[in-house]
Amino acid sequence: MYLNPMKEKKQRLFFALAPDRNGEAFRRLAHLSSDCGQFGRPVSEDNLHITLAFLGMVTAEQADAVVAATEQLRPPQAFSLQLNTLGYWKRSKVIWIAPEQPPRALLSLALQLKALALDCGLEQESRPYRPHVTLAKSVARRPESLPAFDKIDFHFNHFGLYISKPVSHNGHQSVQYLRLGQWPLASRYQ
Ligand code: 2AM
Repeated sequence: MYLNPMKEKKQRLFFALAPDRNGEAFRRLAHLSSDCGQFGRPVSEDNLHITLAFLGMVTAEQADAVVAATEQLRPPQAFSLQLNTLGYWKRSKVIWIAPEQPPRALLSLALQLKALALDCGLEQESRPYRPHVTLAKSVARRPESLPAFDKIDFHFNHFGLYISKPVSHNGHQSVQYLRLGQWPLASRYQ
């Protein structure tokens, strides 16, 4: 099902994997994010995700074209991954958790979506794709040590297209993600 609440103006769009919020794995991920918040600003539970492709500011017409193209996509099979590496990026000032060895299906899905975005006339970054979950933002300097954690496993059988909407929360600027569409990854038994 697809609902386009975009009206006229441009909105910031991205494709992402949303972790299953039910269960121990998500609880541990949310806990780790809140733990990493001591170094900057924790990412709220609602916003924890793996970006697949960032589309930037997109018009309603472009968003319709992206959705139409996604309907035609033949995505890879559902996959599992293990978040087992915690790190810090100085450039974006974030602490992240990532799979040390991303599954092939994840990398090919990200490549498909990047090609789709380019076909829709949306510029894409040339740097290599590094799948990760951002746990904390505005981390001014590299923490001397990062929290201890146990690796976390997730299974994904859908991917989604999201709008990132700026919101003001208690005087602080934040973002809220609204799902524009969701598509299944191919089932092993199809
Ligand atoms: P992240 O994946 O590191 O968390 C919405 O802005 C999402 O798209 C965020 O999750 C963000 O970072 C990701 N993203 C990737 N490239 C981006 C860019 N150039 N500008 C803003 N967000 C970007």
